[in-house]
Amino acid sequence: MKAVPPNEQRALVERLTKACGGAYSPETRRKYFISGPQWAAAYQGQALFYAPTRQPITYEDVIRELGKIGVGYWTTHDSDVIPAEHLGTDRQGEIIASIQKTLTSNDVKCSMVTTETFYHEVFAAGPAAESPEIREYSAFRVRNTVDIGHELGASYAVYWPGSLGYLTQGAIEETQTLKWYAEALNAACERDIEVAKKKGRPTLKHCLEAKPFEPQAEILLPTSDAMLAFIASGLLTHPEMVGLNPEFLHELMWGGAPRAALARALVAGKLWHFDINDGYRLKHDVDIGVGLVNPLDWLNTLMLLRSHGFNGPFNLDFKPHRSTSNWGVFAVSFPTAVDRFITLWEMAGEALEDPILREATDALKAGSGVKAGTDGKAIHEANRELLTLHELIAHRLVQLLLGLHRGRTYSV
Ligand code: XLS
Ligand code: MG
Ligand code: MG
Repeated sequence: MKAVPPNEQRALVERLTKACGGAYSPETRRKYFISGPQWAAAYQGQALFYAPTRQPITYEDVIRELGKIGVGYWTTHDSDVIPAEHLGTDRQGEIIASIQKTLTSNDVKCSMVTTETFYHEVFAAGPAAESPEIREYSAFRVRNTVDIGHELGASYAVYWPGSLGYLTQGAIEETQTLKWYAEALNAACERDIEVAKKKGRPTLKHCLEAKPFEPQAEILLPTSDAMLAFIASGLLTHPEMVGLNPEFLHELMWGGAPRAALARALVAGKLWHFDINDGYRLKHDVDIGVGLVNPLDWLNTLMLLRSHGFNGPFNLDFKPHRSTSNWGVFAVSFPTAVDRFITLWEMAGEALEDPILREATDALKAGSGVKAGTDGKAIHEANRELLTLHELIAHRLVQLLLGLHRGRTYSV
């Protein structure tokens, strides 16, 4: 084996990436409502027990590189781009103006803004802590994020209450904490109504994002379903303005089927935004790029979304591998993630039209036609062969995913 000196490594990675094939042009990528988060691109590889492996990068770098790749939308936390001490000050205005210029010159739009309510030390006891001054600060942060969203032309605001919980039970009263958390969301919605009116813009779609654990051990709204119940609890003054931003891996983390979680959000009319990534069941938040772990689950998920007309936003909330270089983040991580997503999306469209899957599902819905009344055994008998189609459907989906329906040739 031949050593690859540092000055030849990029060329090698570039050549092998090209040799992989299957890449889409930036123009094609821009046709999809895919967004690139500032925090994903700027992630330095330091979670959870690690030292950073990449250099810091700026929003100018991120927006420019996303634009080149063909990711047409950008998302950010308030404090990803505005240091906490400048939030709500004149300096914020200057930064926003500069971001706007960068977005315009790279033909990228800001689609979503989110408030960081987990990193800053003020949130040590969460955004809905007992002290009124902490809660006032949380309300200031979410209101200010609404302002930023309108300034940047965003349509969505996301809230991930990862610090709304505790390490040990008993120290806080959950019902009260939930009421206080609702007050922060109410403050955001009320500010939104005001600003939207002033600016002649529609109000933002406010989307809650659940994660079952991390950074708190126990979280008060751990799943998308808990959030649906919270939205309908009567605590929100504008429940019609609040929906969900589920994250694929977050549903796996509690052991759920992402597709089923999304289905529950769909029937509630609350699937508004979707964080796309991948990882493992009942493990921590590894935020691996979409489709690298569970491509079959992804194909299934996208079939459900396509058949219900959900076309995005799809937010690339993943963490480029720690072993990937700064250069590799935009040369490999982002373009390959986007391309896997597009391929799976298009495959999902084909699978929905697949004549075998169509005929099988139609036949299942038609049933046997045998009138067996209340005789359960006879009904089962009458449907016995038909129900074998469930397994055939699973086989067909794997075939479509792996190209097995076209057969394989083997070189050895
Ligand atoms: C963390 C969340 C976070 C949100 C935005 O696990 O996924 O990145 O998407 O705060
Ligand atoms: Mg997320
Ligand atoms: Mg995650």
